[in-house]
Amino acid sequence: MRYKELDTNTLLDFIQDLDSVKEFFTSDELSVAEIGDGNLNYVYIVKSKQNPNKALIVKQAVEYLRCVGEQYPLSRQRMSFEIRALKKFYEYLPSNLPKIYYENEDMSLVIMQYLGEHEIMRKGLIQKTTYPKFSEHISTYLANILFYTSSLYLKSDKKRELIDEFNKNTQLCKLTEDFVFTTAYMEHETNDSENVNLNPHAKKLFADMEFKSKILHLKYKFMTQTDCLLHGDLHTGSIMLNQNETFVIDPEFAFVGAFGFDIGALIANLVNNYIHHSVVTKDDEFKDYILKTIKKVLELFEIKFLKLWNEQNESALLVDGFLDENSLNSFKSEFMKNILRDSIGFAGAKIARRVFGVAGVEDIRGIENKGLRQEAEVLALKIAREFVIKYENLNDINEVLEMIKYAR
Ligand code: ADP
Ligand code: SR1
Ligand code: MG
Repeated sequence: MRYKELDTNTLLDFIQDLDSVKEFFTSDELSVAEIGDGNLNYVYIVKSKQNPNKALIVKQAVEYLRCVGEQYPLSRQRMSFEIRALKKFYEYLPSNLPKIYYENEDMSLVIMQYLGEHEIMRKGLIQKTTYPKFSEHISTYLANILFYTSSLYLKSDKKRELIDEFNKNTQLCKLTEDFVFTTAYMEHETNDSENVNLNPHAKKLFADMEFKSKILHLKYKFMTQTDCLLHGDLHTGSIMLNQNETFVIDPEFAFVGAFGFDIGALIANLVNNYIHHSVVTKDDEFKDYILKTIKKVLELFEIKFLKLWNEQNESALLVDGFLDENSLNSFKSEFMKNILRDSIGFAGAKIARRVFGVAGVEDIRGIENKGLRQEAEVLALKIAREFVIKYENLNDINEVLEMIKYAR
């Protein structure tokens, strides 16, 4: 099938003859609207006119980066990786991934479950919504996906097949290499130039060679480690949830990479929200909720990941009986410490990139009062710096919370 970029006029013609769509909507009349607020793609909601709660989401990749425009070409192949990752993650955790109704890699298009009773986590957290089950859900998601796609579970051939399947996601990995690990720390045309000119901390950051050398180490880890299959962009805009359920969406950046990368992205975005409330609402209770969430996610991830590992005697890495019990336990404990350390290093980069780089986050760049926004940016840079400079020496989750609370 030849690719055709759809719009609100042509979308219905394309989808209404598809079996799964006909089965879903039966004979209902349909309406369509574009609701995408992401940086890359077009997202449509298709609704039954008779019953507006009955709806599906259609997402299509276009051949450019949406938030910059047609002058920034970007292969729509990213949708193939999103489809593959959605399917792979669904295999492990069907209750945390939207159900897929139809997929078409030629058209770079997927039709999925409409999460009409869920909200984007970033928006909810800005409004001070608490989610009592989030830490449980996301730690289960992270532990399962990271463990079951790693060499701690898979056999050697399966792991290499997984790398083959996902690590041709070259353009989106390159976007991360550029936007998370490079351009946000130097003069660059893609940066938020008005802010770079206004904020004296930009020059300071761009000249901070100690920080930038550590960022380079993290970039190297990002480029070379192949621990497990990652979402690749697990910020709070990629999570839709409510009081009872948590869904992960938008895994187009999926690739096989470092254990700490998704955890780091999530922690970074929780920290961005903590910063928002430190500066805007100054609500200590909500800030405390965010800190407790960070702690719980990290603790539960470790417990659940280790539990899965303890149930697994043989894998690409380990042959049963290779180490005695004490040595194996020390090996595992050092291994988990390294995941924590890398997660916090990556979190530091992910916080810092949002300050001056392309694609800021609403928690910080969305602060309308310029003075408060700058206050938030300064705090973000301080916490990011603490994380990036100190992550290799971390021993305990509580040290992470101390760094956030007392960053200078
Ligand atoms: P992009 O790839 O451009 O970042 P996203 O996948 O993040 O696009 O989707 C953009 C927006 O579309 C989300 O922020 C959310 O508001 C909406 N959206 C995406 N998927 C769904 C879904 N399954 N159900 C409801 N809304 C969705
Ligand atoms: C220009 S693309 C910018 C960012 O959007 C995505 O959500 C990723 O975080 C990417 O780096
Ligand atoms: Mg998105």
